Amino acid sequence: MTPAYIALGSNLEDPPAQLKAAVAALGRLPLSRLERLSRVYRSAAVGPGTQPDYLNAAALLLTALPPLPLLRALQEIEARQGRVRSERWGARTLDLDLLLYGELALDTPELQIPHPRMARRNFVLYPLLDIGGPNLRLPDGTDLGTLVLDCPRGELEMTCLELQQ
Ligand code: ROI
Repeated sequence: MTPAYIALGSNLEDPPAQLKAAVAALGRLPLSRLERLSRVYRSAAVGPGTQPDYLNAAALLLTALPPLPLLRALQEIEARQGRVRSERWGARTLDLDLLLYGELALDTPELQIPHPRMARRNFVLYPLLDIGGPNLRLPDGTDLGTLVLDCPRGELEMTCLELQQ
């Protein structure tokens, strides 16, 4: 089993319910075990235009699914929860990003691991810190504790929403 770290985000159509449904769906993935869930954070949307605030979280999945089948399974969960892919940085019911897959580094048009923008996003790094701890290593050897030092927590707000089932 390989540890796969997944970022969850939602800012449309009842985000708490979207995150809970996503967690339930992650728990049902084949050849996988949902091992750990972060706290839930609220943050202003990053990106152009105005859109509702996001709820963000992260999950650790232990999985025997290879990276691409895992990506497809995550996209299927997004689609089942009504994700419409229109504008690139648009609001979404559910976003599931594969951040890390063991120590694998992958750069293909369809899938880049580690997620190319994760190091700059407080709404990804702080939930990830909850479940991976500061010693979690990226394939290039950087640890999460170092990334967090360069990415201020800013307005990221912890909520008391519980994803644990
Ligand atoms: N902004 C926040 N705060 N959280 C997200 O999950 C998020 N996801 C995105 C963009 C539109 C970049 N902004 C976000 O995809």
